[in-house]
Amino acid sequence: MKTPFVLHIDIDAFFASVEVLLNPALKGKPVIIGGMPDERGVVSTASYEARKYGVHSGMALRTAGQKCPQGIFLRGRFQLYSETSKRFMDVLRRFSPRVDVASIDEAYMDLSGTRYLYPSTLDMAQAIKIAVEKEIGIKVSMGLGYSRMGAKIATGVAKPGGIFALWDEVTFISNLKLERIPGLGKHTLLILQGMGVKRVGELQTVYPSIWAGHIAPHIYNGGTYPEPRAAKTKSFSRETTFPEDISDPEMIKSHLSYLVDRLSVYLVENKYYAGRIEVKVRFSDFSTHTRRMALEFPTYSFRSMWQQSLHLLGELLKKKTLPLRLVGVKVEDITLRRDILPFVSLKNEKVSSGISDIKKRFGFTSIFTGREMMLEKIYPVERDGIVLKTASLTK
Ligand code: DCP
Ligand code: MG
Repeated sequence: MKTPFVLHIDIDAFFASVEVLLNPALKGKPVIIGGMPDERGVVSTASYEARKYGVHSGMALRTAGQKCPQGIFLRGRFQLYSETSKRFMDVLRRFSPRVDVASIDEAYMDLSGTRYLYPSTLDMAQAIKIAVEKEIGIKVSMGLGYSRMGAKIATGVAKPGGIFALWDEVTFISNLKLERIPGLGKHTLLILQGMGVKRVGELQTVYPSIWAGHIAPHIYNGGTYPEPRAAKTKSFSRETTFPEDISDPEMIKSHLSYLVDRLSVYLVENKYYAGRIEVKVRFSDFSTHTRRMALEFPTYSFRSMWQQSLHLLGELLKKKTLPLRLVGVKVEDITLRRDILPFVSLKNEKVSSGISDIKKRFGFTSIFTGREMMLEKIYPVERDGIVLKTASLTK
């Protein structure tokens, strides 16, 4: 039988695990990352001990404090997590050149070319697991399948700390409930459930054309390993909830500008180009609005992204006269390269790469726009960034 060759790896309770690693006194304790229980904002992640109390990513910190009053709450140190993430990916790249980074703590690997170095792909996965856990010091879970979706689902079964191989992925997936399929939207799910379909297999047999025509192509790439980083769904975002609601548009712009700056540096460092940008706001009445638009051409330039963001923010602020709780920015349609358009000036890009270099050498805050400088009034400034109240990385 053909061996499952797509490996998905995801670090367990990532941010919390890094904190435990650096402070062994936290081992075995309910650790909650994101802020203090009396603060606004949400939980980034929680250790498995804290999850027993029902605490999870995205939960309001206050709720987490109620569910787990003995929890150890930490603000989180994003620079540290991002460095750990890089070291983690480097270990993976020693085993195969085909490592596809999916998020800060998760990657896919195609073991088909390298598996003859080991008796089986499972042996290879085990070797990778041992290397990561020894060198980085934190536990990972792994799934093996014939497609990315299969491998990711397998990791879910393996969590925490295990390896799960889907030898018969097709049967396994057809037995799954639809809600277990990553990437299937809420609305689609509701419609299908309304049609009386609960499991993947039912959809495949009762409505084969819906499955084959509309669902499968989006979520399931047959047995093939998609081209690395070609995924259209990939996006990166940065957002922050303010310590207090803000009405001053200039101050809101300063926050947004800082977030765009962070995003731009991230794109430069990872050699990504963004094709589309979205701005998100949450008003004091909790209503949330987003607006997005295509960038003129794929770019990582701060200037291009900032101009568009500013325009989108202006549109969003017209919606209500209330103060804001949160602002965020997201880029989508990520590509690895861009066809060189002869008539496009790359000046803005060159400026951004240069700035990114300086920030790398002298610290993120070594070079700032005047607008970002305004934030120094309300937040502490460190070498690697402004310490926002609730910075959060979203996928
Ligand atoms: N994260 C975040 N906000 C979210 C979800 C995640 O800031 N809403 C951050 C914190 C996580 C990290 O991303 O540690 C990785 O996300 P995962 O979904 O992989 O969650 P964990 O690694 O924390 O837990 P596990 O993978 O064991 O379920
Ligand atoms: Mg994880």
